Amino acid sequence: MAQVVDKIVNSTVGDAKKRQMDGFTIDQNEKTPLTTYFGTKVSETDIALRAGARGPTVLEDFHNREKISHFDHERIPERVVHARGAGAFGEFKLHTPLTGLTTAHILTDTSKITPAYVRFSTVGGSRGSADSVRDPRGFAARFYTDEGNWDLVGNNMPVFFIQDAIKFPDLIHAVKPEPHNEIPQAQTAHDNAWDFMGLHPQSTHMQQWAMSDRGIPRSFRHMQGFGVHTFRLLDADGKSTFVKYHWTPHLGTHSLVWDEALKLAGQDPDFHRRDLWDAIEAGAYPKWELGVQLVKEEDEHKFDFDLLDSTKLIPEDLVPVKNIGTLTLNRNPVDYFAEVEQVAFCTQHIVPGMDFTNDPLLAGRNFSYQDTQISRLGVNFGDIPVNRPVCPFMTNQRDGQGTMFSKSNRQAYHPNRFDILPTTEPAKGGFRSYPEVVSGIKERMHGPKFNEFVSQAQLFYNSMSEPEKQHIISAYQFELSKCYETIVQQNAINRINLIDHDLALAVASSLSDIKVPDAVPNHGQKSEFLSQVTGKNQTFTAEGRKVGIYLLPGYSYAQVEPLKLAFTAASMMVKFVGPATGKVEAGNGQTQIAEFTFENSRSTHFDALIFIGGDSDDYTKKLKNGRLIHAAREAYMHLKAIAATGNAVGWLTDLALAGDLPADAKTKTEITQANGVLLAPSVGAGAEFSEKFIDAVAKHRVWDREVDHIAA
Ligand code: HDE
Repeated sequence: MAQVVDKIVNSTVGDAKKRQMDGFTIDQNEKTPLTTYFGTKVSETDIALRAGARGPTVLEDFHNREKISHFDHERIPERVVHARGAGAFGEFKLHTPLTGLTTAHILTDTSKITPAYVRFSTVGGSRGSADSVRDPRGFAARFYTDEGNWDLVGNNMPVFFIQDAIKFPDLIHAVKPEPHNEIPQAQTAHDNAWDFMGLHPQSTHMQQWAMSDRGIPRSFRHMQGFGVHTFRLLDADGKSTFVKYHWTPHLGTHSLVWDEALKLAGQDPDFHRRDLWDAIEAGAYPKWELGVQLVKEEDEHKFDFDLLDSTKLIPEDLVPVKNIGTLTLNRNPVDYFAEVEQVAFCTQHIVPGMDFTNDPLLAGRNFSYQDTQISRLGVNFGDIPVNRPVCPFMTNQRDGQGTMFSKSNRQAYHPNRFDILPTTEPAKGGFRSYPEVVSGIKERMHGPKFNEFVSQAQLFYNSMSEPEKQHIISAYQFELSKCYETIVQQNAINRINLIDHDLALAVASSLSDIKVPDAVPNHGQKSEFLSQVTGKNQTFTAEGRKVGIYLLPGYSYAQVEPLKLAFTAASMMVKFVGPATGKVEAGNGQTQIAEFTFENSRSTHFDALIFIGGDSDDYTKKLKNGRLIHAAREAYMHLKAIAATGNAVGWLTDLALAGDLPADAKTKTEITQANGVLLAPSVGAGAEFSEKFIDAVAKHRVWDREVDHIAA
């Protein structure tokens, strides 16, 4: 313990949160002796104490009992939803203050750098499930502000399945694995989930988001985030402005393709965790802009939807998003359990200058989060280091399991004769609630605009590009074809038909015994901001992308160094793949270290692939390595940028991708570009080659390849 206390006093490294966490980090890497939990040095930890070498184990062995007993209790309940996740620390820096709209320091003071933390998650799967499943993603952000913790617990989709928190247990019971056999894990492709969707018109809009590419993000770094609910900002006089929060990733919002996502679930179940971890370790810190959509109090009713309805977004075409600050994630946790499993977000953690609205979904969340943390972590979950604020905190809450602090006040109540722990008036920084005038009949009702369910689902579908529409059709087909009961499929189709008749016809074409009802008018409106392919706010960059460079037999070393330099300069990550790990010899005898082998890697691990050939060894038709051929074909099918140099060109055109590429490319001196594949038979293809390849990677996927495929 002395070690721990010393650290609190001495630590000057990092931000306030890092210094605080350092105080609770025990360096166990040194060769200090193994002890019991309570400090007694241990002389034997591999063989238990027993009466005679072949005799019974004795109860007296306190080390054995402590070791096993602690192990017996080292699991806690996993989160009831969002059980699977990854977290990282970072910082938030405001650049555009919301002066006059709120008193919150974090939203008004551009001189501050606020320590931050984000946990990303899937929703339905259990803690050990795969990362790449179709699901919304949690985007839970915490700001350790100097006025207390602000938790903005959002998702990567701006709307939700239901309007009222009382429905949440129903929703989750329906989408989780079916209760009789706990199948299927981490997916909604089953009868109960679609039964719920079919019977709940309020889920219509969110269904579109979940069935779209948003449900299978490329990485956490490539996701937007949304606060979903409408919140309030309060100025010094208590005047309120409505606000919706948006996170926009600097790397753009991009997704996997479905076949890739399915395969990754087995090939690398940690795909998203690993991506975040590796990026931070490599210093490629992911960044997001925090944006706000602001609506004046007096404009509350000017929309054809209710601001309190979380199944609706405010189209950016109506209210633009104003970016106000940058979040950077720059530090991986030291201990996953201590810092990620135990992080306890609560939507009710807000700071002065903010407040809630009457969104009935938010009201329920404000109860649920604290409640669930108590069952996961105990009533003193706030004492756990990752959950503590970095500003002073003093409460009269006392005792309970796991109390960490000895609180010196004798009077744990308010008021008291010594005026210990006095309250603070709002003018001096105390929290105040928006003084809303409230009146009404006590009844189980929603506002009238809560009863419109289809308009924004149509807006979303209409706004998609052709490939994105096709993906939505395929996703519905996949999910509904996994349902066994016709009534479930029929109800779902009836609902889809309300969004778009052609969509319903297309989905139904993969199901039998289903009748598509008559066409219902589609309003035809589009938003310019919703598509990931053509959306106005979209970013396309090769930055942060992973390129797999395959070193084929006798490859030309001359190509390797320039590519490494060019890709590193474009902030891309370069991974070499060879016949074995370690040194791979080139045609001229030079070597390049390969991290992966042809056998232990899959094309799904990379955003783009390059096959480097040589000029001496002609393997145009000879290199019949199934794993390699599959890598090229699979990447082609997943619409990725592909390139080849030297003899690898002929190998691609004549063998691996025969029929899809011009066969004469290998005889040309110049670079050929066909179907998103770059072919450079001259082994010293140079700057033009890397520039073209970086451009292709930045486009994310070769959509034309898919459209051609669909048309065929
Ligand atoms: Fe959550 N949600 N939620 N949720 N949610 C939880 O809290 C809940 C909702 C979200 O990384 C639980 O700590 C209710 C919307 C995220 O630790 C629980 C309702 C949005 C996370 C809970 C909702 C979210 C959670 C489970 C309906 C997007 C992961 C464990 C009103 C805006 C936080 C926990 C983390 C986690 C309840 C709906 C996002 C049970 C009752 C809408 C990102 O408290």
